[in-house]
Amino acid sequence: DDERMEWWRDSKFGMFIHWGAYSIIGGERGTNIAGGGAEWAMDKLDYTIEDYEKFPEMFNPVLFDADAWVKMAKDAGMKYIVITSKHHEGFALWDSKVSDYDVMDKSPFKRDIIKELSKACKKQGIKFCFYYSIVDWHHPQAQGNLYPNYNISQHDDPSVVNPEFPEYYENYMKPQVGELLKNYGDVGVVWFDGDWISDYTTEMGKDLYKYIRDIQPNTIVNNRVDKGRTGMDGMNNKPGQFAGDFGTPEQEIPDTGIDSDWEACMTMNGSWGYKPSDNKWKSSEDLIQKLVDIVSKGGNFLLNIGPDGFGRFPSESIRRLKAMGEWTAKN
Ligand code: FUL
Repeated sequence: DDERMEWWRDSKFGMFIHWGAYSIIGGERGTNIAGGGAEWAMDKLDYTIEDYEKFPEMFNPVLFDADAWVKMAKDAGMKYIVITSKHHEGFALWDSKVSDYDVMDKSPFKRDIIKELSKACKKQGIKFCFYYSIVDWHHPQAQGNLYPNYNISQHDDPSVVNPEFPEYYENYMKPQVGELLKNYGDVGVVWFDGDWISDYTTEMGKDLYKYIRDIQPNTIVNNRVDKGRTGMDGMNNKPGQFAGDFGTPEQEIPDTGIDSDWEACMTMNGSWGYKPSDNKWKSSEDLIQKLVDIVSKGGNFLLNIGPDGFGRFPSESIRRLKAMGEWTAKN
């Protein structure tokens, strides 16, 4: 297994990309601004499923340029890219045959974003990886039994478990993850999220982990595939206890003395998804310092970009990537 983990451990620095239909609205609805991450806009701004569907219907990021994105990551010193193939909103950024709620069928864009990005990664020697949300606010079977009250399922309340969730798991989630593993070349990491919902079980997590490794034996899977993690980081798991391949501390850098693999993911401002109202940008110096701190403690740094609805990285992010690139080139 050390062999399988080697490239990832050596990488140290990767790019997280949160991009979806939410990137169009930037966390705003009239005068209301979503608290926290703008990728949660559907839930935070109380969109009904029907109302929210108009965003995928207008998703047309004509300025998206996969080669340019990958080059910006590479120039910053990053070795891998993890993109949200589907976030909690449920909208898929690839040509999914399992669903019409994807960029080919629902949007005017009709370009397979995952295909373009995975190809660009391969060309430039960057490992292609994808994030996939277990939570799905659009799929009727993927949420609490109070559908269409999708937001109920984010609470860890066993009384709202949807008896049909296993059908979503078998007939939608697994096949979607399968498509991403079978049709886009080598996948470095599958990065799950949304494991906290009470509908999702540890048996599903074990099954999913095996399913992935059966298709691509070398793929690395984060610990949110399972319910084994404690808190957001899940790095206190006992050896042998199933919880994926690495811990995922979020917006925090753990103390020293961790002997398992881990990757700290962080935003440059306070939001994962594009959020123009959030101008609390961390300075380049701060980000470089965080990289040093993380790497010195044996972790990887997954630093996030939230492109806008046109397909552009925010200028603030580009500036910080450049500064980090100048630094990593010298060190
Ligand atoms: C969290 C999600 O709810 C956030 O939106 C974001 O994707 C972060 C990396 O993981 O659990």
